[in-house]
Amino acid sequence: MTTLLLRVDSARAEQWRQSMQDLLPELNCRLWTDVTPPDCSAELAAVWSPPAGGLAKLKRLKAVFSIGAGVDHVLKDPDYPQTVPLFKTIAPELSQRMVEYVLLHTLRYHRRLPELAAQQARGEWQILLSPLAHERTVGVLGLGHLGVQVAFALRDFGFNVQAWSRSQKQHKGIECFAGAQQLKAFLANCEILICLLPLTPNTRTILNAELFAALPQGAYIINVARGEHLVEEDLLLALEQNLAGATLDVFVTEPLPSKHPFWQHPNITITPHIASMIDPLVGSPVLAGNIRRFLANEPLSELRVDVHRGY
Ligand code: OXD
Repeated sequence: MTTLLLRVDSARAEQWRQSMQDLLPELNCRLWTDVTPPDCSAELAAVWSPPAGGLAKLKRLKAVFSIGAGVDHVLKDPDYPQTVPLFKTIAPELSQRMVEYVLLHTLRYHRRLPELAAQQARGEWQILLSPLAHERTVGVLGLGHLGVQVAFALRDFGFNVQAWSRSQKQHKGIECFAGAQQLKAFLANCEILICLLPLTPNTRTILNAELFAALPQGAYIINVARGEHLVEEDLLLALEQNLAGATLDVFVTEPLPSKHPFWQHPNITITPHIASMIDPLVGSPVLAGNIRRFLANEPLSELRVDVHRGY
């Protein structure tokens, strides 16, 4: 019997195992935890942030499934067995969560909710107007699967949407910029900037002082990609200069340490990496479907990751 190893967050490990076992009765679904070493005869692994060197011990491994749209948590392992195919997990029901999260926080900034909340705390009645959505420019950094869905949702809502990606893309109703040479031109009008880039050596620390300085006065940042995209000290300084606020769902260290200055910052909103969380209920049917397709030798090209490129 083929063994599927599951390396998932400890709080929901048994729930994941049980639902995957129910969906894939033909497989032997086993957990790999900090206290249960991996079954080295496993042919398949579905993982979130496996410990370095762990996957390399699985000598019969045929495929690895990232329990996430991102794969940096797998490829940060220098011993990742490069010849084993790696697949990401994407599906409309999973993008929906990201779209909801980004729309929520974009609208919050667009309709000036932080300023209204501050007025309420002061017991102050003062009308604060917002421009109409089409007069508001929202920028999306990254046009991968999630970036595209988010950009379309913002466009369809009526915002003036621009997007930036490494290579040139074209999407109806979205002004697309590409490459390092067009980054500044893209940033110049972004009143709300959303980071949805994959984490690679080229994008690590991209949210830095130079990028912030290129944004208009009063701009907002929403980072739903990875904590390592952001230079934390640069954000704190930029919030004293031209930035008005930031919403952060991801951090270099997760959980965010209790003494971290972001917690108490009046203009930073923190959420615990939940923007597009893949939970067992919604995620396991998607993952099980992908594993079945792999076992049936169906092409999974839209999910296959280029391990050298990193996405
Ligand atoms: C993901 C995530 O990569 O939730 O899907 O961060």
